Amino acid sequence: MNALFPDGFRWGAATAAYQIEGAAAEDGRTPSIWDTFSRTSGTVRNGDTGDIAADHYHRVREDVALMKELGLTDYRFSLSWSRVQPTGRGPVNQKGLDFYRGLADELLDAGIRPVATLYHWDLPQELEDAGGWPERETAERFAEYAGLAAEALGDRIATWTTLNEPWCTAFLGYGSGVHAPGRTDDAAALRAAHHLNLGHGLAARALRAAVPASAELSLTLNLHSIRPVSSSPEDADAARRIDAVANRIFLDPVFHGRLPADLVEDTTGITDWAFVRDGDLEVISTPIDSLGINYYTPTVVGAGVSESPSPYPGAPDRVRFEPAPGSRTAMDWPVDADGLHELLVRLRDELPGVPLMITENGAAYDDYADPEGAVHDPERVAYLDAHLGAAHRALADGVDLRGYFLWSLLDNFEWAYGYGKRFGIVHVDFASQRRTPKDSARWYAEVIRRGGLAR
Ligand code: IFM
Repeated sequence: MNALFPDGFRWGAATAAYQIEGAAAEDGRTPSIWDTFSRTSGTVRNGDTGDIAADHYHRVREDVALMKELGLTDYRFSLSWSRVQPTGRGPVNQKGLDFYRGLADELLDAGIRPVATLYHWDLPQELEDAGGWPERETAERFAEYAGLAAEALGDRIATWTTLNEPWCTAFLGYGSGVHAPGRTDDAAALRAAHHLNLGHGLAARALRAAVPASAELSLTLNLHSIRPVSSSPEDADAARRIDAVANRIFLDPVFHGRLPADLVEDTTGITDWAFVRDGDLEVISTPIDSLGINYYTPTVVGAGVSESPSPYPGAPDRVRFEPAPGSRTAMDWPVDADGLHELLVRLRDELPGVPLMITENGAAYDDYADPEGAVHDPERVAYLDAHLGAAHRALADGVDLRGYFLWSLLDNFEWAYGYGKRFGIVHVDFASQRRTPKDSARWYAEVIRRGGLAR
């Protein structure tokens, strides 16, 4: 019997501005931290940058036509802040807004719901020069930008997501430094996490004031599905520590209006959290309509010492990371669909009444076009089938799961890995910009058509 999903389930694919758009210096866009970072020697493999990427800025029509062919009901994309508001403060750039207006119109004409993320890691460089996310002002600027985007595009966007994966912004960007802006300062990373939360809350309020009541507000987190290596109290405590600094640092302020007490305790010696002001947690817990979850692989931990530099403040000398068993993707990430099911069931219990969306899930493999021009990617099909299967089991277990966005529509700029890692269900030949749907694209189109998995 097939594993069918409920009527109205949203079938999507996701992308992000810097990873696909290109046109980095066109029509008034100014540099973001990723333009600067990717130009810094030794930061991105091969010296790759997002200057051209998948040239989506010039190929919107072709790309939306592909989405229509696949039968997507929803498309999740992000706005480049420095394209919309070049200096990160003050007036908008009309041409930048026109681009997103045009994209939304193409989508609506194709019968696809536009799902817009305001921040997918590309802070305008001017705001980083003024201190970046560790500074409170960045949260205020973010709310201003959210209000401007909402006023201009509010009649066209079905779902607004404030932030994508603030954990990565805070801890990879300001902690371990493997992402832009490449800073390595644990205290700054924790300040950044709080100001990202605050920016989310302020932006949610600005959006609510400007968009139609029918628009949904959301936040996307890359929640960690954490497993202790054993049931020993020491390993359980290692798992608790990572849960605090990876999951509850966002979930507790946003959904419960509080900071996790154990996180504050674990990070004594790094910060006293004095940057959290009266009223902040109330703003951060402004109600939203759904939570987006990005899941790729589980996190297995035990008591011990982690490799350095660790992106988890307060954990390096207490927690070691172990590889999960199983096959690996080209990112060397273990494939483990049960981790997705575990996460969804946890959220069902911890956040009753909060609808969930899987806003990213997918895998990189070393795909290539064969002499006939076809791209066969059976491992990706197996990965997606297993994870959609886990999502289906979660629905049967009472999880209020509303949709699934596969990462990613197109091969793209995979941050510090450059163009070497291909996550797309559509192959992009970056020399010619030719798009070729992989076998997984055809498989996904069939899943959408059927409304679920063949079993
Ligand atoms: O490519 C990224 C995306 O930008 C954010 N989530 C994880 C993906 C794969 O690494």
